[in-house]
Amino acid sequence: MGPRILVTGALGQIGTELVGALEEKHGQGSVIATDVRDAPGCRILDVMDADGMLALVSEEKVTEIYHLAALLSATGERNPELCWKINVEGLENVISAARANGCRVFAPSSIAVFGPDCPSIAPQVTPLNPTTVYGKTKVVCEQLAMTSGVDMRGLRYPGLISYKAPAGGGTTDYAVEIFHAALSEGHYTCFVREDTRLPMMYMDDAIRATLELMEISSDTLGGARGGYNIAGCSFTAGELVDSIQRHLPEFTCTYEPDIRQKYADSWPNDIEDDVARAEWGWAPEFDLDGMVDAMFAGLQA
Ligand code: NAD
Ligand code: AKB
Repeated sequence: MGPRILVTGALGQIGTELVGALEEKHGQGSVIATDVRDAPGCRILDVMDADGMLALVSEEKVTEIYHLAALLSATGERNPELCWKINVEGLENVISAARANGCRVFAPSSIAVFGPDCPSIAPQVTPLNPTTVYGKTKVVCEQLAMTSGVDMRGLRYPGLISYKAPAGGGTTDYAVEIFHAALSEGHYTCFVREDTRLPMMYMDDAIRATLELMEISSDTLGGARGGYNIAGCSFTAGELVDSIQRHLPEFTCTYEPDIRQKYADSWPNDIEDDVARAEWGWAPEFDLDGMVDAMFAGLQA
């Protein structure tokens, strides 16, 4: 028997692609996609509903939970109490259901765990003093991975770039929105400065990293299991514009930083992923131009 998989927050930017990748790997019918929103092929599950979660996991004999439901940084700063509830209490409900049913859990972390005291190229081990409530919830998530008694793993995803679903209320959303604006308007007004450099990753790399991490035997994972640094490509908003102009030479971008600049400035420019490379062989495939080419190919198809 293969795994029986529950995905929370399945209608979001990552879930839209991860559900299909899990079905491809483990077979049609192996994945129960859930979200608080309604959509065909997706069951309603609010991660705040502890009893509903426990009942679903038990009745469906779930063996693995990919817990994607969360509020991201920009939405989280607008609703800090709700962000804490959904991101921390929601995760606690997942852990309780997993513990009662012997499930393994994937719960993503983020580059948002880092704060202004982190070196500009973030090492795996460094003080975690985020300024956003979202970042604080991700630090708690990583700590719970070490203390919950459940086989729980996570990745510190960089800003993820994809074309199949919109980005969901984060600071790195400009790196997704810019493609849609470039193709529809020929112009984008970017909400961070041109020189803002952040760690980013094309979605294919992120999905592959997720599947690879969940394949590894628990014994070989060390103290970073709650949140491995994984690097994709790091670039400034201006460098992204230059790469897009290889496809659309007339494309223009202006810069009007808003509150999200502050969150971006609190995060590192790049991350060191030596521990993930050594422990489970992580290596990215997409650099900036490769990612931009893949985005144009996907959006124009
Ligand atoms: P998203 O915002 O696109 O999707 C989140 C989904 O969760 C949405 O479909 C939403 O409807 C659902 N949701 C919200 N509240 C819920 C609730 N109470 N119960 C059930 N579902 C609920 O987010 P995403 O980009 O797919 O991110 C998924 C995970 O990956 C999150 O934990 C996020 O912090 C993490 N992450 C994402 C990125 C990124 O760039 N996308 C980067 C780092 C970490
Ligand atoms: C956000 O910007 O909030 C997310 C993230 C990096 O966690 N994309």
